[in-house]
Amino acid sequence: MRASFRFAAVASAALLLTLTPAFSQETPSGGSPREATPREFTPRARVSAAAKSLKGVSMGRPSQPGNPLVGITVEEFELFRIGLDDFLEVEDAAEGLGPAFNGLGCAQCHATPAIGGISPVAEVRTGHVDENGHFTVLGGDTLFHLFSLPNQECQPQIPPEANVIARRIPIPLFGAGLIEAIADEAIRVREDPNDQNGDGISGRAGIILDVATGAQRVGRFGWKAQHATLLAFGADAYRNEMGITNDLFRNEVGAGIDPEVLKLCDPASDPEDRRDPLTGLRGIDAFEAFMKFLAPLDRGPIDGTVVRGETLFTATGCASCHVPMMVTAQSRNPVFDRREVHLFSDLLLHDIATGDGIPQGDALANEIRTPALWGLRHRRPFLHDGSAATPEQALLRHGNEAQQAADNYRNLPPADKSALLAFLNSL
Ligand code: HEC
Ligand code: HEC
Ligand SMILES: [Ca+2]
Ligand SMILES: [Ca+2]
Ligand SMILES: [Ca+2]
Repeated sequence: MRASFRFAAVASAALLLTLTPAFSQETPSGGSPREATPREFTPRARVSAAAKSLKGVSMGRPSQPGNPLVGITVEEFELFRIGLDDFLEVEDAAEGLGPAFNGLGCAQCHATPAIGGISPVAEVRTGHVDENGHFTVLGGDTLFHLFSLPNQECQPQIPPEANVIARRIPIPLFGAGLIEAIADEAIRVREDPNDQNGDGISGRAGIILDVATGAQRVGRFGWKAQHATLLAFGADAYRNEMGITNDLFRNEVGAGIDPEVLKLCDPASDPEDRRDPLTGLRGIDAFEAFMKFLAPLDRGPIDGTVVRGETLFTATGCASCHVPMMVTAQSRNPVFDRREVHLFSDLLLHDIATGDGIPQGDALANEIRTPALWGLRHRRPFLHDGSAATPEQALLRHGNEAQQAADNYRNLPPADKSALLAFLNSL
């Protein structure tokens, strides 16, 4: 992170709060925004003024996509804002970008409907599977980068032995801090790996080693539930998406690139993510803060049809995996303390016959972690590879563990089908 950029960033706090509708238009119901007088025109005063009015947003008014969680402290808001700046930053080779990379900054792929969301970018994973189903990683990793620095001497090349090529689209980050705050046990109580209750569903937790803490944890982030914490995921993304090595992922990677050649393409010494002299934060700390305090998206309008659709969602069996609500663990931070999280996911791994053939973390080749459905109306396409254009196309692809639920949907009368879809479109 560049110090010069940081100075600009601090100065731009006031600008951000003045110009971004999300931060300026919403005011406590009935009241008018407390305008900062010219004498109060320091970033600090503006931040606290805005933080106060943001709290007002909670009073029954919908918040804008991209807002921080309601009720965070002024200090937390400051961290969120610094994190947002780093999340928006565009990196270059001098800062460690590459040699091979998928993007220049987090926000390139996490951008709509607000920063933290998604984009239609799809990444490539590849490998070889033999006739016995045994998977072999080719070229050091399954992730093959899309781009490389000029003059492209480190452009990854998919090896001829590859017979699995999978694509994955981004996952929105709204509400990620609440998902992080759910206890491992709260996820594990729904495990039923051998389907002992005979409902055809055999979800299991993805148990991974969290590089941030060294602990065995229940993964809940990523299509393969490959990470448990936002610090670890952000650090993984910084190295794997952008090629910026950091305290948690210290070595350059470039699948399909000769390690000797990789060295020649990489002038910057590792780790490349340094502490910011002004804030004392590493890039990975800033990303963590931004994602942790990013609020979930609000529900759309709820009418009689939507309410009926939600009943059908449960009745057809969708809610067995897309669990409507989980509760966060006890926390000393009131924002995360025993909060309802309306995510519509069990965060478990399932095989619903859409798998991408890539084993990763604890997930088998064809297991995918149930995606949260909150904020669904704000995004498309659907499924891990973006191969479904509509929620209905996505659900009609459900097989194996979700076969029964999909068949139940197929057997609904047309009016019920549209009610269920109306419900999905209200998320
Ligand atoms: C080139 C596009 C791209 C860039 C750049 C990118 N991401 Fe992502 N992000 C993705 C994709 C694709 C996934 C799903 C990956 C998977 O599970 O295999 C994802 C998933 C995530 C998740 C998991 C969310 C969840 O709820 O499961 C987090 C957290 C995340 N990204 C953070 C970041 C951060 C922080 C950065 C910047 C350091 C970043 N991403 C940069 C494409 C990108
Ligand atoms: C056995 C668990 C299970 C059941 C039951 C289930 N789903 Fe899913 N659902 C998943 C998994 C896993 C995925 C991700 C598949 C992928 O990306 O390849 C998914 C994906 C989706 C998606 C796409 C979400 C996105 O972000 O791309 C929608 C929409 C969806 N399911 C709706 C439904 C509906 C509606 C029902 C009931 C008819 C249902 N699901 C039943 C596990 C389940
Ligand atoms: Ca690098
Ligand atoms: Ca079961
Ligand atoms: Ca380097």
